[in-house]
Amino acid sequence: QAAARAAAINADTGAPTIFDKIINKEIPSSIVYEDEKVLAFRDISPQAPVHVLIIPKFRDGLTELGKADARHGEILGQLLYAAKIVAEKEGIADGFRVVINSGASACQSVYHLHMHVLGGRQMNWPPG
Ligand code: DGP
Repeated sequence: QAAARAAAINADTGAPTIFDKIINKEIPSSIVYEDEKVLAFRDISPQAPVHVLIIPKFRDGLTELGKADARHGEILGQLLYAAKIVAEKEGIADGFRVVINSGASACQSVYHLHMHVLGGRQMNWPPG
C-alpha cells in the first residue's frame, strides 16, 4: 500500500506516459476495442477475470479526472459509453464495475486518464 502510494505521488508530472506508447503501438497491448477517440486494452496486472483499461487517445490535459474541464465533457461521456461496449464484448454486461482512480490518494499511478472496467467475478463493496 505504501509503495503504491509513493509511486502514485511520484507519477503526476504531466509528462508523456506509457499509455502514449500503447496508443502509438510502440509497445504491445491486447486491444479489446478502439475507435477514433478511445482505446480499450487489457490491464497488465488484472484484478479480475476481465480487467480492461479505457483511455482517451488524446489526453488534452486530462492527466486525471480531478483536472477535468468543461471541454472534456464529451470525451468523458464517450469513455463511459465505451465501457458498456467493452462489457458487452467481454460477456459481462449483466454485472461489471467501472473505476477511475484520480490522484495520489486514490493510488493513481499513470497520469493519463483511464477507466478500469472489471468483471467476471463477484465484485465486493466497499472497495479498498
Ligand atoms: P491506476 O492505478 O488507476 O493508475 O492504474 C494504472 C493501471 O495501468 C494499472 O492497473 C496497471 C496498468 N498498466 C501500467 N502499465 C501498463 C502497461 O504497460 N500495459 C498495460 N496493459 N497496462 C499497464
